[in-house]
Amino acid sequence: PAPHLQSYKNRAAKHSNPAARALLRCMEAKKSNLAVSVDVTTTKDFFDIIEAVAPYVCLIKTHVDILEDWNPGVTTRLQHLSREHNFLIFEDRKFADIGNTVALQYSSGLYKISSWAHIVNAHPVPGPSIITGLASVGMKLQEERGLLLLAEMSTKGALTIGSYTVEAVRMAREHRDFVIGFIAQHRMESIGLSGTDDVVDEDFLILAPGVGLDSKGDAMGQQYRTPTEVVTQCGCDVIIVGRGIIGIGRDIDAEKVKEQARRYQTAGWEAYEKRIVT
Ligand code: BMP
Repeated sequence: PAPHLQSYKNRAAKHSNPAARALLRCMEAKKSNLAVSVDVTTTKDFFDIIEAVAPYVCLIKTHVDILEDWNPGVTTRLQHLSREHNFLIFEDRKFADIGNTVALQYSSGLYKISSWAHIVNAHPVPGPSIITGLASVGMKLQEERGLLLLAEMSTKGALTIGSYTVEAVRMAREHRDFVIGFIAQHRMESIGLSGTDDVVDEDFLILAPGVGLDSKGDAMGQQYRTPTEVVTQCGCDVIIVGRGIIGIGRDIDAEKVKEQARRYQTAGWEAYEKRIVT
C-alpha cells in the first residue's frame, strides 16, 4: 500500500533516512502528528510555549531569526528539551540560494543551524544544487538530519503550482538519501510520475502548514484547513499549527496553549487513524 495508508510505525521500520525514522518513531510513541510553530519574538515566550506543548508534539518548528534576545544558550536549551520530551526540531529557514551560499547559511553564522536542527527546508527554485549544497553539510554530520522541499505553499495565490510542484518532486526523487519529504498541502505520489522514475519504495513525509480548527485564514493571505481535510482527505502526515495553538495576543497563557495543543493532537491523531489500513 501507499505510504499514507501504512502506520507511522511500519514506515519508521523501513525508512532509510535517520531523521525521518526518528520522527516517525516519535509520532508513534507519542501518538502525535502535531508540529507546533513557535512564532514569537522573545525567548521567554518561546520556552513557555515549548514547555507547555512538549508532551503533545512530535516536532517543534522554529524561526530562530525572529527572536529578539536570541543567544547560543537558546539552541542548547532547545536541544535539551528535545531529548527530555522526545520531539524533533525543525528550523523553518526556507533556504533559497545557490549551493555554496546555503551550505554556509546552514552551517555557519550566528545560528549554526546544522548543529541543532534535525530538519530544515528549502525552496526548490534554484534547482538541484540547493539540495547538494545543503547535503554537503547535513550528510557529513553523524547526526539525524533531513531536508524538506517546499513543493506547495499554503498562501493565497502561491506560485508553487503545476510544473513547479512536479519538478520539486523530481528533484527530491534524485536525492532520497537527504530529502525526507515536502512542505505541501497534499500527498505527492501521483505527481510527476514519468514511467522511468523508481517510486516503488519511496516514502516522502508530507508536513502541512495552514492548519486551523477555528479560522479559515488571516489578513495576510494565510489559508487554513482542518486536520480532517489535511490528514484524512489529502494524506498529509504532520499538521503544523502556529497561532491556532499559541494564540495571537501578546501574553502567553500556558494553560490555554496546553489545552489547544491537546485538542490539535487529538484531532490530528483521529484524522490519521481514519486513514491507515495497515
Ligand atoms: P500559523 O499556523 O500561525 O498560520 O503559522 C504557520 C507557520 O507555517 C508559519 O511559521 C509559517 O512561516 C509556516 N508556513 C506556512 O504557513 N505556509 C507555508 O506554505 C509554509 C510555511 O513554512
